[in-house]
Amino acid sequence: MGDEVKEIELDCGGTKVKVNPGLFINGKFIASEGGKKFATIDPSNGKVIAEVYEASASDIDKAVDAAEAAFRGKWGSTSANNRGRLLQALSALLMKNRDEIARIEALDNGKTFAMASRVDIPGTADCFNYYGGWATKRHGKTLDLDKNTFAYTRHEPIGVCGCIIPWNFPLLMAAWKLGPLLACGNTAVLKSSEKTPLSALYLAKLIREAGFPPGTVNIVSGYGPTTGEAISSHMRIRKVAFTGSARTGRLIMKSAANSNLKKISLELGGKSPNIIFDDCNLGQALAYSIPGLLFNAGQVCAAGTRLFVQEGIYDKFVAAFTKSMKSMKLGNQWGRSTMQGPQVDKIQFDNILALIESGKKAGATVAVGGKRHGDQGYYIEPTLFTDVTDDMEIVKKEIFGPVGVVLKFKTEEEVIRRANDTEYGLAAAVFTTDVGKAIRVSNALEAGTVWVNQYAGGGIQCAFGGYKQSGIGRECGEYALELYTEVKQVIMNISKM
Ligand code: TXE
Repeated sequence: MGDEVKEIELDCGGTKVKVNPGLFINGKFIASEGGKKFATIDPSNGKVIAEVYEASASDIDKAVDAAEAAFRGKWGSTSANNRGRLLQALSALLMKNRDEIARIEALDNGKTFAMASRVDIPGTADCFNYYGGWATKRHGKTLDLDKNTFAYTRHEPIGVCGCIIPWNFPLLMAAWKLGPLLACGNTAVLKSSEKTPLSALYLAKLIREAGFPPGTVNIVSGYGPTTGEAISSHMRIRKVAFTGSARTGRLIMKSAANSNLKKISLELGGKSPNIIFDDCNLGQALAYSIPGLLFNAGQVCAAGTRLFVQEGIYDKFVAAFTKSMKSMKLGNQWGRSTMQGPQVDKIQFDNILALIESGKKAGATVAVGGKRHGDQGYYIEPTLFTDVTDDMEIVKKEIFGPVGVVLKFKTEEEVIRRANDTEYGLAAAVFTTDVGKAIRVSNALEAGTVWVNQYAGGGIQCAFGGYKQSGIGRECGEYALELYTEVKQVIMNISKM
């Protein structure tokens, strides 16, 4: 399969970190067919960080060959105990290399090093550790039918699974897919986002070091319409797990349908309501709602971007909220006191600014922010719109940046109706000190996650996914195992003939 390509050295905020730009196929980092490469940029200054190899459709064939061979061979005959051990070894390696991998994640994505180190890397390690535990706990059932017949079910792996991941939490999104699929005994071909290919390549190095048999996990870099499409339409990939936009989710569903009807799971966008009632604890509501909107520069699918605030507390809440937003310190990945980094790339930056302009044109008031920050890199001021109406584009569309809208409401019934008036259904939150109201509203909201008196949070053991156009299936927790399992029933006749 050709010689391994050489590692390159990256300058990550003054610290040198090595990563291999090759395609990780069958346990080796190789060049793409024809040697095609693409560049990834540092969003804090727009400069090229490095070039990585770009997988073509024939490279995906090679990756699938390797994944199939591992599935039928060494990985397929690895015991559940050993699968668990390997996942836990990978978790330990992530923590051992936490500093280096957090630096790469920060450099490529633009998030702060402090956050990558505190959130992304431990979260990724926790995920592999958790699913390592599940490897030995996936059981079928025995079903009694009558005196002479019974059935048993086997929870079998599906085979080669494709994973297509986004750029907002590159490592974490890789782990949310690889953790459960490996625990269940599948093999993988994973494509990172073209915006952030580097941390997945570092992860590949750790996967090899942990001792997974070659071909068990194959990791490639590339663009969506080419590399991604080659995965979603591949005839020997039996499942594809995707996180990204609803638009791309549709394309993946179509390709799956038009090829081999592969199983799909989709985690798509959101426009999540954050409901603040008059009787909330104001300090608590503010403490969670600010990061609920601005965490990761607003590049979070579950971000609380539609703030519904009850009329009695509205003025006080908006005044305090805008004051906090103004105090956000923007800066590059490496500043110790930086709270918000740049948006991931120029495409996202331009889209967000265009949506901000659409809000201004529609007559909404910019309570804070509303423009680019500085004159280099892709920074956007934390922005809040007031005087908005439910039909405005900024209220309907996912902006995926540090931009929120505030909507005033009077009654519980009204806010439930307006909060649910969206094609999305990923997350929601309710702030109130009335426990009955908290439960009534949570039950009525059409969302896969509802937080009460907090925004965001929950562990790897919780189920994550969306209602309506926010997705299909649930990632994390025990629920994710179902995405990577075929259930076989064996019906036994034990009668004497
Ligand atoms: O997403 P894409 P983009 C939303 C968010 C954001 C918007 C656009 O609103 O502003 O999507 O971001 C691969 N076949 N989210 O353009 O295109 C692509 O290469 C197969 C929400 O980055 O969905 C990448 O690996 N694959 C979100 C992945 O899909 C294709 C996270 C995501 O890219 C493909 C990210 C194709 N035809 C963005 N086209 C969340 N839910 O967290 C693209 N891809």
